[in-house]
Amino acid sequence: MDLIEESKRLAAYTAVDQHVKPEHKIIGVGSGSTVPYVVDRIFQQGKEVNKGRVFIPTGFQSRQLIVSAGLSLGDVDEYPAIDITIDGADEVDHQLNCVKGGGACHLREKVLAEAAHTFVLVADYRKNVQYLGTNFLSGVPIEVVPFAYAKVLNNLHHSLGSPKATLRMAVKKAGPVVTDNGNFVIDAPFEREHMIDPQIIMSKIKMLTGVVEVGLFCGMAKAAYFGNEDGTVTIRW
Ligand code: ABF
Repeated sequence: MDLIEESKRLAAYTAVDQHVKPEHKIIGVGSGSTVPYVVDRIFQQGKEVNKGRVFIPTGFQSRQLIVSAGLSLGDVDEYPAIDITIDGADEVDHQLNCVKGGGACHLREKVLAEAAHTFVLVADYRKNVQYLGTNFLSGVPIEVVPFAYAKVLNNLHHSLGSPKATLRMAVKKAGPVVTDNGNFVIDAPFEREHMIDPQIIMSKIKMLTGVVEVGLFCGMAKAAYFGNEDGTVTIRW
């Protein structure tokens, strides 16, 4: 296993060991390449504890993970109060604000984060930053209804300080990326000044008509676990 994979595994295993307790019955499962290690570690807690649990996915990928591990699947409309949700992130800042949505699942991810009593992030060391916008290149993901995408892009370019915001295109530019909810995604890069307190720009973007959800998660996570190259784990809370 390469160093990055190993650091994802370490972060996920440590987070599960510290946060997922036998009394947790409703568990939210996020998306991305770190989350399979979360499911793996929960599976290792054993049949006895898992048979009384329901797992809520954030999208198609996590649904498949849950089903292939033989765990019980549920949905947030049946289980609106989740004990714990564990998810990955594209970047996490020193105050545990994060950017999510590289996989275009951030609306469902935010619903499951907000529905959870405890929301925990897991990531490799590259995601551990002082300020958001340090490493990721494509910007803040914004899910928009297709009808409004050009208007929202115009707002971002001319009023909200993101002149390079673009509509996310599918591989080979066959057309726009379409989310599980039938919407489009805009990626909007912002200067550092907006990322010092990302809650402010998040609220402004959310106010634009046509925006469904912004991939900035501010003040939601209780803890973040980062696997490091040297085999240690950095924990922030
Ligand atoms: C999801 O997966 C996304 O919100 C985020 O874009 C990504 C993190 O991925 P990974 O674990 O692959 O780094 O959680």
